[in-house]
Amino acid sequence: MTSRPVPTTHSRPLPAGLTREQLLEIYRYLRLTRTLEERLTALYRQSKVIGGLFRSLGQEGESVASAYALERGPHRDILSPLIRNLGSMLVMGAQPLEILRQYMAKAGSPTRGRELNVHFNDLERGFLGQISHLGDMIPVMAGITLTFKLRGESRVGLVYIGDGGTSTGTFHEGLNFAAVQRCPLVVIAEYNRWAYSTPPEKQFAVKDLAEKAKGYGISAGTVDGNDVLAVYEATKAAVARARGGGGVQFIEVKTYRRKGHAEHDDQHYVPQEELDWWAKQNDPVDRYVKQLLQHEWTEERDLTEIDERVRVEIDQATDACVNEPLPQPETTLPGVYASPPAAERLWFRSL
Ligand SMILES: Cc1ncc(C[n+]2csc(CCOP(=O)(O)OP(=O)(O)O)c2C)c(N)n1
Ligand SMILES: [Mg+2]
Repeated sequence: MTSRPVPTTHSRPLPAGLTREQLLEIYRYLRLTRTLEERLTALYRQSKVIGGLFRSLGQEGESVASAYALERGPHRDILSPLIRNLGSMLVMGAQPLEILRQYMAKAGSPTRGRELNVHFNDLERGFLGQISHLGDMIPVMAGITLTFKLRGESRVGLVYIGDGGTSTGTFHEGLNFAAVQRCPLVVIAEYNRWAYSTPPEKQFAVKDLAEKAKGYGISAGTVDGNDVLAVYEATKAAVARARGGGGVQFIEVKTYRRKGHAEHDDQHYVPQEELDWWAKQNDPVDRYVKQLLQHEWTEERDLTEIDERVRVEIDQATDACVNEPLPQPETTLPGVYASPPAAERLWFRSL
């Protein structure tokens, strides 16, 4: 990261076994996630985004910190993100340019315009492409991590599930199966208080999502999802236990969805005071910055340098792809069907 000498005389011991460079790298991912989503919002308002825009405002901390606890690289750990885990995908190596192209359905996007937003995968970099059906990535990751175990590979899987998603049948079936098989799987349950407009009190009768996992004999705990270092430490420990043969690990992160379900949703069902409180008192990026500065783990100018570099990176990525073409109709079917119909038989040829 920066080449400036490390201030060793005043600073307190570094936390969670992280180096100063790693602390700043985590900050960069937080800032990258937020800045990229802000840019996507601007593009959405210019009608350049195709489909919905799903923000993770207010919960970037848990995405970035949990993914950062994995071993990254070819044939290492695998992460299964959801729509609000852009931060996790960036940590695993997804590029802002790819995300922008996906959201604008460009011909040059990772899915060549066939799929949108963060729905794409790269097994080399260690992230899966999700499907929309809530809960279904739990049995998928149970299967993948069972494979790791049967092959004797020292690899771990990490899967996210929303508070609403824990009401689905597949969540329960998948979790139980993974627990019985003692799969090396870490589950991050995001208690962000909303599932579309449904609050937790209308979604489940338990207080903590961790209670659901304990019912399946799984080691489960709850952490403050907006405390970046707490999430990192909890996930790091859970990943080590899973890798060491300890079976499924379940971490509930208490956080808050500060935007509507997607950009079209005006959140009329959310009290304004509640949104204000989370924005002013419990923003994960602000809290992390405060910790870094208070403990003298870094200096303000290191952070502003990162902010500036991120801004330039997002500007350049936007300029590089905003005017790129959409896919040609003829390119839509190959890769979707094993044997796509011949081009001359496609219905849109006759339009
Ligand atoms: C099985 C299933 N039912 C319903 C939906 C429609 N749906 C998409 S997102 C969503 C809300 C998800 O809430 P939550 O799991 O809490 O995740 P969050 O949006 O808060 O990140 C719903 C109901 C779906 N995709 N899959
Ligand atoms: Mg939710």
